[in-house]
Amino acid sequence: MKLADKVLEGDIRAAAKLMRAIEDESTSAIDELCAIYPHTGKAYIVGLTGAPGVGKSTLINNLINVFRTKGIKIGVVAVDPTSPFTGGAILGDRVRMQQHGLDEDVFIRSMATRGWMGGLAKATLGMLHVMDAMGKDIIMVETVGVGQSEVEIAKVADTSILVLSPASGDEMQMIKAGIMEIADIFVVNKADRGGAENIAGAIEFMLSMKTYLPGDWRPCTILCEAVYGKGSEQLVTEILKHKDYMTSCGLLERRRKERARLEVNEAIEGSIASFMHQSLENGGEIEKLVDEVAQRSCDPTSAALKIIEQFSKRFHTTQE
Ligand SMILES: Nc1nc2c(ncn2[C@@H]2O[C@H](COP(=O)(O)OP(=O)(O)O)[C@@H](O)[C@H]2O)c(=O)[nH]1
Ligand SMILES: [Mg+2]
Repeated sequence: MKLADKVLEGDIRAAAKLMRAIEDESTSAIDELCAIYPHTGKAYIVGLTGAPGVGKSTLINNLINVFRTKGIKIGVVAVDPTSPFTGGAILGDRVRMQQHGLDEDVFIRSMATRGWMGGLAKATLGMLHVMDAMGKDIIMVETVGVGQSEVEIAKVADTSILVLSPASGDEMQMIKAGIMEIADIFVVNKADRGGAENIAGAIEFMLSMKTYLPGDWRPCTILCEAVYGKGSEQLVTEILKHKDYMTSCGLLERRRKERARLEVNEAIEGSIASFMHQSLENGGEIEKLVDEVAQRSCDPTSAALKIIEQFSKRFHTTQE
């Protein structure tokens, strides 16, 4: 039986195996993902973004508990391998899966961040599809919102939550990264510490400068104390409120189309690149140009243009 079929039956080990294949960028993962794709698109994606240490993972642990009391099945993709998760979750790696008494309706997978911009977004989307196919209702994605690829990931979420905390000093970085703009809900965590009200006030001030038309979603700011579980109920209520809003005004459909566009574009880029490499590699054309670049008799951009030119010539000859 194919891995995809097992995933669709809710086989946890198969899901963990497929996720590893996705992370390793193994070619078999592409076929399996194609097979599960028609069965995805049901899960709702919630992104939690914020600087390291603001309390995203702690918040997610709380949110899982609240969602579970409502019978909602949860998936979590943490784009940060150091994120600590507790409770009755099934962690998608071999070691922790051995634990007993686990909640089968919670599946958590951590992912190592890597240097390549496209790779991270692509792998994250792959993980989302697997959890979606497993029948998870809500999938939370934890990202550190500082790099460009993390902003890209944040854009795929149906509801985006920006988590800040007093004295983390990264507010400016968030504004620069454009994360403030895409947040649907603001959380000021560690409200047990001084200064939380100031940050909340600054966010509210920023929001008050914007014009909202009737029917627009106006983000709100929620104070949380994640270590004490405070604020989680309110946060869940707000997430579900935003989910209703997204669904009823047709924005959810638009967001999903954008996600599809991102994936098609990534697939085009990936396919063209591998097609070109396959067709030119045997003739040694790429290798020759790489040598020229290494010896500085050609620059990388000109080399790439020559490769594309050679490819299109060859492509046209085979078409005639
Ligand atoms: N004082 C205080 N500490 C918190 C709160 N929430 C989380 N922390 C602590 O902050 C640290 C980082 O939390 P973590 O959830 O791993 O942050 P992440 O990097 O954003 O995922 C941990 O030691 C938490 O116990 C809070 O509300 N108040
Ligand atoms: Mg974390």
